[in-house]
Amino acid sequence: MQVHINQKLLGANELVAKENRKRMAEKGVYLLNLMSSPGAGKTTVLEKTLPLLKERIKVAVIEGDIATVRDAERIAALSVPVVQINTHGACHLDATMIQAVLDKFDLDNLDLLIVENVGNLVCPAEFDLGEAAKVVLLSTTEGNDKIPKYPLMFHEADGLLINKIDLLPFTDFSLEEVAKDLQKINAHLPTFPLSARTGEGMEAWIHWLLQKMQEGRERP
Ligand SMILES: Nc1nc2c(ncn2[C@@H]2O[C@H](COP(=O)(O)OP(=O)(O)OP(=O)(O)O)[C@@H](O)[C@H]2O)c(=O)[nH]1
Ligand SMILES: [Mg+2]
Repeated sequence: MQVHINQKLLGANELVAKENRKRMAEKGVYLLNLMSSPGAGKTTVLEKTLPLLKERIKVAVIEGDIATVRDAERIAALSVPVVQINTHGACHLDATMIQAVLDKFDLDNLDLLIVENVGNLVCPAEFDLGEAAKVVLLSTTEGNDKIPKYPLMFHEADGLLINKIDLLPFTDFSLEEVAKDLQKINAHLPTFPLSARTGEGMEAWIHWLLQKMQEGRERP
């Protein structure tokens, strides 16, 4: 019975996600869904990424959190358009929440809309927002077991950021282990080790993102 209800809910989400995807394609906006566990560094990576992107394209952000507008305040401080969604307990954003805030952006003057999802490696993987790409962020302080333990998130991803590499010497995290685990789950997943603290690795990730956007324009 419960499974049945779940299926219906996900079905309704799929329909709205489809509408979002169509609208983004019509407007020429690339929608990116950024996901990770809490504290892995999504907002900090955005704080480092957005100033570099702003020099090249028009970008805006949707922040998803259970409560507070703290992350939106951090993005607004960079003079990037941002809307905060509070889910009031829900562990993920869904397509309807995204649809409800799209009109708050000047979509005709936008190239990229980044969604920072609620910090969680489970539920966000199950909800299509209508995005063009899913990027997962894993940090070196979380341990190497996260890829096999949360396989759906890493299976669905189009790109993987490994953040906090400045802390590698102080952890037992292994980039070789990541490569081995990905062989089983998502063998060709583009992976970008970086540090939002030092800025190391940022250019490679931004270059890849701009290329993905270009491919999206050529093959909508
Ligand atoms: N050493 C180090 N610390 C980092 C790095 N990136 C983020 N942090 C720190 O990690 C903590 C969490 O960063 P946030 O960017 O707020 O994490 P988040 O994923 O947005 O968290 P939620 O939105 O709560 O899910 C902060 O104290 C950051 O300063 C990094 O590359 N290196
Ligand atoms: Mg955040």
